Amino acid sequence: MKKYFFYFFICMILMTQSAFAAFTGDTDGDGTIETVYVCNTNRVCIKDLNTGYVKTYSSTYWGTISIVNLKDTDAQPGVEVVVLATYGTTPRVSVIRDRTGAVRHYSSPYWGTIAITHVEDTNGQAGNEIVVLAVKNNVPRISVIRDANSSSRDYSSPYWGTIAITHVEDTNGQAGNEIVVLAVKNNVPRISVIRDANSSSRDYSSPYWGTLAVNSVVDTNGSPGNEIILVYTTTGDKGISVINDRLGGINQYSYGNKNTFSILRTFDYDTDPGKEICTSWTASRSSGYEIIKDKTRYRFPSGYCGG
Ligand SMILES: [Ca+2]
Ligand SMILES: [Ca+2]
Ligand SMILES: [Ca+2]
Ligand SMILES: [Ca+2]
Repeated sequence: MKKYFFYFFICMILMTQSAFAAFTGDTDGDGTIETVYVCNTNRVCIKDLNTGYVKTYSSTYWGTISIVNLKDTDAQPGVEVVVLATYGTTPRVSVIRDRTGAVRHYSSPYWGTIAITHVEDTNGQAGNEIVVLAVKNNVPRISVIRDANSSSRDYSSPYWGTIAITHVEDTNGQAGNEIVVLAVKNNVPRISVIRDANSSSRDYSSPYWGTLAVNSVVDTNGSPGNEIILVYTTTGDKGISVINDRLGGINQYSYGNKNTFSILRTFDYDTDPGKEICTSWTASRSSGYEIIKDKTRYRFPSGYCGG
């Protein structure tokens, strides 16, 4: 009997979570918190926690919907509800501005399937932009919705076969977070950094890069902007590349003489501004740790990585 009650209890918890998967935030900008959730299949309910009053939003564009995020996108008081919607095969991004009760819809003929990957400030102006990764007829594209002025900006490149948006971080030390894109075309990887603040992008490629992964985006040199830390392999070599996007350079750290290596931690080990990269490596008869100080390009052995 006890066992069944336990299972019943677990089921109730799971049902409660799926039915009321809720976001919380001050949607109307009055300083108190609302809860936001999908209700009646394809509507958005916003419940005022003080009064218990529920406002319901619906749209003829909404066949199926999911709430992606609650963040300020219109540069006005209150967080907007960012909704990913599909009607038939047409995807849309809808933004509920609960303060005024308006809903703004965004769509594009270039969107086949879409994902909202980030809601961050990309242009250095008030309000967070909605970063959309779209694919249509196998052609990828990034749309940045600038909801504060109800516009959007599209980015594409002949070098993009398949792409992933790995980070949205400041890489150049200027206002706005850059969009870091790992692209592969004809097995050639490339990093594209989209500087939405001036609607441009900068591409990085290297003969060292056969396969490429973005490890992290952190400040390694104590100068404005975060560096992009990459792990590469190529025929006969492997190692770490660090892109300094502010200056446009790439530092190379080969581990080609080791059997294996991996980045264990990025941490400021020496209190000189900027984080060092700590790796562990193995060779045929030995293994160890190494700290890379990218600021001076100095590499030295370490007893551990800590953390
Ligand atoms: Ca707002
Ligand atoms: Ca912005
Ligand atoms: Ca920036
Ligand atoms: Ca830096």
